[in-house]
Amino acid sequence: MTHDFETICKQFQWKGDFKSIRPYGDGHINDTYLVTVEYSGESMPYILQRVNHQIFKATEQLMENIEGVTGYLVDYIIEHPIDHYQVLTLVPSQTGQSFYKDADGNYWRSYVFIQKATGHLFAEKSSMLYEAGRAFGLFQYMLKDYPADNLHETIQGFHNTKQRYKYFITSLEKDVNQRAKLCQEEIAFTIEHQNICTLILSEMEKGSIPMRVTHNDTKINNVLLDDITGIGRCVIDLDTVMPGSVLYDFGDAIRSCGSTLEEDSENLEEMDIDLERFEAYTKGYLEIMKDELSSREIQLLAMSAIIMTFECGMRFLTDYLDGDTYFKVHKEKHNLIRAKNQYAFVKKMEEKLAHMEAIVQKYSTT
Ligand code: ADP
Ligand code: GN1
Ligand code: MG
Repeated sequence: MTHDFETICKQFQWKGDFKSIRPYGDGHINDTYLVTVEYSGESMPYILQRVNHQIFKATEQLMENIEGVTGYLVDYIIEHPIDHYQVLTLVPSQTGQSFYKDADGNYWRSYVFIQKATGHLFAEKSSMLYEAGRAFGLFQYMLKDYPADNLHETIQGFHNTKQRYKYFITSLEKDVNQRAKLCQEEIAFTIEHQNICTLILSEMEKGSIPMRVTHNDTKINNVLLDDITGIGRCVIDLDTVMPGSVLYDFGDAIRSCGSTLEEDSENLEEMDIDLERFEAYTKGYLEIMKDELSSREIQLLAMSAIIMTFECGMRFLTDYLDGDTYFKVHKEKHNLIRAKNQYAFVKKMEEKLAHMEAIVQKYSTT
């Protein structure tokens, strides 16, 4: 789809004259662009995003969430300054709104560009994971008193793994693209693992795991790390901030940074859980959050990595069966490759769960 960038770029209160625009980042959902404007001879970058309104159907409610959460975080940081941490900041439209809706019904928003910081798809050093763990822990900590009732559910049942399993079965039954024959092993793996879908949910229903305000998409490239100090500078991608469980966030972070491989690597003989990476993230996260968590939450942290990785693998597989309608794909069978990768990671974590639990234990008691 082509967009009228000349019109769109006039809609935001950027400080300077528009110079250039180019696609930016590696997100699977929204269309992200880096815009450069010039002011007094200096170049200034901004982020421009087209929100994926096929996925986030109640886009205006989503923007209300982001305004609410970022406003709260700014006030929090004024009262409790945190060195180097920046809050994701919306740039208002010319009419003072947090978004601009174009004539085709697309929603555009702009953020202040976080400079000299990077969202890594694969963090090479364990120290980076320690910082990521601290940053996502801090994000949860800062929002612990945020009024969860003020948040809209931007994707219904986003981490309802049981519901995700039902969607998988529906897609399998429909098999619109006759792809089921190409992924029999992964289908069998999904069905064999269906019991883990209810684990977090049933604990939440019983009340042994509390509902909190969580990020829900704690992929490692959704935290920008300072290019020089490595410190977590800003947690981004706030589209899914909703009431949830801390287990979603911890588990999803390990899913995205705890393995030896990137999410879509096909080199599966080298797949493993990297316990050093796991330990670094766990240490950083628990340094901030251990006193906030219940003993049941702590007990389930390691297991949450298996559940969330399984859930994501199942989502990739479902999307493969559906004909790639949700996640952006960049090569043939991309979603199937991702599903195979995630399931290989699940298997390795199942083998090493006891080691992971021992690491959690170490940092929750010290
Ligand atoms: P998606 O939902 O598609 O993942 P994100 O909001 O995560 O979209 O943005 C995609 C990428 O754009 C991020 O991974 C990051 O590299 C970059 N990005 C987003 N917001 C900012 C920002 N405010 N400053 C710098 N980079 C950003
Ligand atoms: C998507 O938007 P992005 O790329 O940060 C997805 C996550 C998945 C992730 C897998 C809203 O995250 O849930 O875990 O891809 N976000 C949404 O890489 O569905
Ligand atoms: Mg993202």
